Amino acid sequence: MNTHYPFKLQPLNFDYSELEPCISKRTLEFHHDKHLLGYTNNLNKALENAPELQGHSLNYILSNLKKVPEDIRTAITNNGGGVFNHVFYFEALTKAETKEIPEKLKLKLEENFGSVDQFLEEFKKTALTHFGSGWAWLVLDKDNSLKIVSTSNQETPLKNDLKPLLTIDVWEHAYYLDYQNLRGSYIDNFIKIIDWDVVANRL
Ligand code: MN3
Repeated sequence: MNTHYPFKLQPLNFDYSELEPCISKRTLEFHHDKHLLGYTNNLNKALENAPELQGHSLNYILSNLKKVPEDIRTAITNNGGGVFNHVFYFEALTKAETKEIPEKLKLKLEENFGSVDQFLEEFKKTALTHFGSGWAWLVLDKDNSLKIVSTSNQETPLKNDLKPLLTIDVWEHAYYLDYQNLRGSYIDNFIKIIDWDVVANRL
C-alpha cells in the first residue's frame, strides 16, 4: 500500500479464484473491489480537509487517534480501520493449503498457547463468539507475549498498542455468499489458506 494520503486501492497478491473452494471468486470480487474500495475512497475523503495527517502512514494515524480532529475521528476509525484491516487480512492469505508454519513462529505459538492446535482452537473460538461485525486477531503484546483479541466494526488493535500478526474478518460480507450463517465453517477454511510466512515476518 502507498504509505500516505491519497491512499490507493491495494491490489490482491493472488487471482480472485485462487482461494477456492475456501473463499469464492465472487466473495473476493465483492469484498475487495466493492468493500475495500469504498473504505479507501471514504478514508481519502475524510483526510481531504486534514492536511496535518496527510503525510502520515495509516498505521501511525490509527495508533494515534487522539491526535485526529474530533469531527473526523469516527470517519477515520471506520474507514481507516476498514482499509488497514482488509489489507492486513488479504495480505496473509494464500492458495489453499500450501503453507507450513515457520519454526520461529511455531515455537512462539507453542510457548504461549501450549501447541499450535491449542492456539487455533482459541483463535477459532474468539472468531466464532465475537458478537456482530468485527475481527479476531493474533497480536504481540508489549511484554512480547502473544494474545488473541477481537475488535468490533472496523476498530484495530493498534489503538491499544498491540502489534497485529494475523486477523480474520468475521463481518458477514466476508463469508455469507459462501457459507451463509455458518461462520464456523468459514473459519475452518480460512485457517487452511493462511500465509504463515507473512504472519511470521510480522513478528
Ligand atoms: Mn470485510
